Amino acid sequence: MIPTHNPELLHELALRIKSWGKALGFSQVGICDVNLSEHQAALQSWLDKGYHGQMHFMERHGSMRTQPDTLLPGTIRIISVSMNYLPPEARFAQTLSNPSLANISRYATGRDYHKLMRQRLKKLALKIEQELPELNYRPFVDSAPVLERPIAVKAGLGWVGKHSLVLNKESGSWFFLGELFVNIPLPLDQEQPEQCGTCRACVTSCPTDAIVSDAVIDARRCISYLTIEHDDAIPLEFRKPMGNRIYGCDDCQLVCPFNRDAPLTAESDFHLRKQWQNQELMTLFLWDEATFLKQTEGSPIRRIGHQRWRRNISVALGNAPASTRIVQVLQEALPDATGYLVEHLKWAIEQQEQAIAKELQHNKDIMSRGTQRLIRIIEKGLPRDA
Ligand code: B12
Ligand code: SF4
Ligand code: SF4
Repeated sequence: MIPTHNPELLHELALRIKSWGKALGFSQVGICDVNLSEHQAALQSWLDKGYHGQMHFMERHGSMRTQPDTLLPGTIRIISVSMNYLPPEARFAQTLSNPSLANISRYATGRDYHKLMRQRLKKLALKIEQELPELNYRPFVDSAPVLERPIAVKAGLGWVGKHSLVLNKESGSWFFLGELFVNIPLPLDQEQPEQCGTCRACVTSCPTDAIVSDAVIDARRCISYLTIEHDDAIPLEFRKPMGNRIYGCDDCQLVCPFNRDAPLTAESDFHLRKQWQNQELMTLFLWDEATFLKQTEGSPIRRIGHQRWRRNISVALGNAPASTRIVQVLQEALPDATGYLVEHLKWAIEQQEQAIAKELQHNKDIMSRGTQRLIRIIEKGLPRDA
């Protein structure tokens, strides 16, 4: 048993926790205290501005987010971990440049991370418990009122980028965060300096101007929120900019210089599932509810349900290249559609009809230019040797 008042032994234990964590597949492991009070004002102002949209879970639990010891009484340290998720097959965002294909955010093309990471955190806790039976702990992964990013920053895992995500020089930002709340006075890690400098690539490349100031996202404008969390009609102004992004959005991370040589995930569970590989929007739209549920087993995508899934794909089909087949499929879906889906289908049909009309006009213009040329040649008279 390790006496919790012995700094040397605690230092050694912290080193062992970090090496166990790495062996369990975490890319980084850091330790911080539970004082997050400096974030209360920023969090409250974010909520007051309504930036959370329909995510009412963000309003609940009062100041619990900034007082971790109210979530698990006796907590004095947080072990913050990250796990890289960049799948090898998604090196290039090919699907973004092909508007007939579905673009799905990289964090969601493999198995759901919540359970996997919580199980690993539990294994880490059991290792610590073997040395310290008086350990009291609780693992969290995006599942409770926990300010995961400020905790990760405090524990030295990286800095908050202008896109509001945590990033660092080794991994970029393609990682998930998780925490183990503990009651051991482990030594604290140092914060990393902020290194975005003058770069603003994420801010200027956001398709919907959702990064309203440095590190502040108006979720109501963010495609990730609109396609995953928002359970209503997608406001018209965001439909065109959504392009073919049908679940989540990676744009602010794709342009980040620190992601250029980001390491790939070591977890085969996060590899791209074949049903998402260069998948046609039309194929995904035609999945009935049973197929959707079957194909999204163990995937984070399942959570949005068939209605939101079809709503998102309708928008993408509205943005797809002109096609009479798309119009036909969307029209066939109308009689069975309910709620906000009806209006999205109609919007997509209208977009397609406009695109088809534009294409026809274009072809007509080309033809009439050809005809006019022919008339001019005839009027001038054909060359003698013709
Ligand atoms: C709500 C939420 C969202 C919302 C809102 C996003 C947001 N920026 O808040 C939506 C649905 C839009 C979203 C989208 C995504 N999310 Co999200 N999300 C969360 C969740 C559940 C809560 C975040 C939160 O507390 N927001 C409230 C705001 C106010 O908090 P905050 O941004 O952390 O701000 C604090 C500090 O940064 C600081 N602060 C605020 N402003 C400023 C300004 C300055 C100058 C400074 C210094 C500090 C500072 O004070 C704030 C209050 O404490 C977390 C999980 C969790 N429990 O933490 C995952 C989480 C943040 N999401 C994650 C991911 C992966 C994503 C997406 C990439 C998914 C995708 N590809 O579609 C996108 C990225 C969009 C983006 N650019 O943020 C990961 C991020 C991992 C990482 N590397 O940072 C998390 C941690 C989940 C996880 N367990 O891994 N998400
Ligand atoms: S996830 Fe997409 S929409 Fe949201 S802030 Fe980043 S670039 Fe903008
Ligand atoms: S794109 Fe630039 S500003 Fe945005 S997080 Fe990366 S380094 Fe920072």
